[in-house]
Amino acid sequence: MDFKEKNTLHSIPNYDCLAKNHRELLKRTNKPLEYSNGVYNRYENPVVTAAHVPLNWRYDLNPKTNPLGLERIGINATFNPGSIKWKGKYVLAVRVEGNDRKSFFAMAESPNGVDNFQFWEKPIQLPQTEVPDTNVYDMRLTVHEDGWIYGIFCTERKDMNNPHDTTAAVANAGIVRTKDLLNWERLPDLISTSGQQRNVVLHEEFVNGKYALYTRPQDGFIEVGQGGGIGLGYVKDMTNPVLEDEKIINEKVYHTIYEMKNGLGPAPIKTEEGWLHLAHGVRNTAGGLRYTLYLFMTDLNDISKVIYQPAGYFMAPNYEETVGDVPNVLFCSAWIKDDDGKVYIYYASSDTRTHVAVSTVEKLLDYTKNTPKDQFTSRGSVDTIIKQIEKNNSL
Ligand code: M1P
Repeated sequence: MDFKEKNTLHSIPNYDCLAKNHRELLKRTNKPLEYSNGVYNRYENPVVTAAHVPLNWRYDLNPKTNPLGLERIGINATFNPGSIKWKGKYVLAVRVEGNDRKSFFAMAESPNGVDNFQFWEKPIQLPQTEVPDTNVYDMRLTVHEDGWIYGIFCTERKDMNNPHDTTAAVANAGIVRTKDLLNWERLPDLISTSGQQRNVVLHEEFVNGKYALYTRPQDGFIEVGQGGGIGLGYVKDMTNPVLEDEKIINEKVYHTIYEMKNGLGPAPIKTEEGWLHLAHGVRNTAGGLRYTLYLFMTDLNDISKVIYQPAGYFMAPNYEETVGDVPNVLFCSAWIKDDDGKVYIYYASSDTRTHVAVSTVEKLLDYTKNTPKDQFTSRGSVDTIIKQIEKNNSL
């Protein structure tokens, strides 16, 4: 008897209907939206939602202990995943958030990258350090040339220096590694001189024999304060991860989409022309923070040197994506490059659900190299448009 049959036999009221809807959701095909700016294609349906989470994580399926068939453990959101192509499947390490506000990681896989995502049997039981994580989120996966797959995530704990402020928290980078995505070894949290760290991402290659980590130093939990910008630092030994020589390589700048803070998304993609980076930029508005995504490239031989950075955002929330738990947010910590050059960008909207947009390395490089740079003034933007008009007029 397999697991499904067992559950059906002992099913709670309404289970068959729930199971049918769930099966249909998991099997639903996805197609690209008709409109595209040429750079990428959004897809019609989100790829992983709270409703994708298996029923047996949420329901007590024993009619004796759940005679009314009520959901026992609610799931609030599935977002900000890490990603890896694994045994021919597109695998996401999804941030699953329960109704209790706690996030955890669970793997979901798809045969084609755009639909049919299905969670693995159980969520990851993350090993703990001496000081347990209160909350964990936003794991970036990196297949490192040392032979390990690393997961670097944000670990959040109560700020003990502010015992009376129940919202005061400290964020740092937690580190795990695995060879099979099933057994995870917990390493010590990142040791850095910055007060807090979030959005820490491991570069896939050694740099001068050291591990290179992209960071986002910050003074406070929400505000980056005097810190901020995307940093780059080096670690000699991941089992004693002391960050050295941390320097900001991509600053936040006044009156841009990354005016207030920014952070790296997934580990960069290596191309013949440089390392392609996807990041998020944040600005403040009367309606709260607005998170959009942008691209930039760094030099193949000097990963601290930004060689191209288009003006403005690459992707911003569309109307539907602006709605959710934390409105007006696009966040991306996952992308997968296939051997044919296709790139699957797994982004989340408004801290609620995960979507896919598909592009190619060729298009992303063209976008990043040939979209005009920011001139940082309105007049500069007009001059850029005039140049394009005149170029077109001369055709
Ligand atoms: O709510 C938006 C995002 O806020 C944080 O990102 P950052 O540290 O860059 O501001 C994170 O909590 C992230 O998970 C969340 O999506």
